[in-house]
Amino acid sequence: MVEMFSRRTFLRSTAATATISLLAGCSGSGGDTGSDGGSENGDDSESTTESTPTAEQEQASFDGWFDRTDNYDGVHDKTDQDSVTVTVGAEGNGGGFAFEPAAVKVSPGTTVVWEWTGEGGTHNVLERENGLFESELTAEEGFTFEYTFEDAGEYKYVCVPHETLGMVGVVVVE
Ligand SMILES: [Cu+2]
Repeated sequence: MVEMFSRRTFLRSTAATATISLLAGCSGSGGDTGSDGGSENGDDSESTTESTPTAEQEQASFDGWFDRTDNYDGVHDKTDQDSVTVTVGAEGNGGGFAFEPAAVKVSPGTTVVWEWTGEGGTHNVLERENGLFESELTAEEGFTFEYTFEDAGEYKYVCVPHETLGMVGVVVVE
């Protein structure tokens, strides 16, 4: 008798090659330091600091300085010029009662020359805060007054007889 033992050799090639990839957690285990996450917020939409001359700021009202000035049309960029002319007695503010341009931006060392048109009566130029410069009062056509700006800053000036009409200006030295 032959007993056949069908031995089933379960030789399963149990590929026990379980590639246990113990990848050490490459995420998360690191020191999670910043609690807020260093998201330095880049929203500069509302921040209008005086040190950054953005295009938007150049339409600034200079703290209401030009509220009554109907010919104010933004800051005219006159930088890198030796001499800049502003007309005194230009049309505006209900007559010849305007500085034109009302606001200019110049470089240090620039001489601003105010030149009278002869219109609008008697005018002058007075630096409002400290009296840094002051012309005489005159209605003479072709009269000029000049001042050389050396230091950076905002220099607000007025025509004394017509300040309340809005005959004011500003020189921005950057
Ligand atoms: Cu005036």
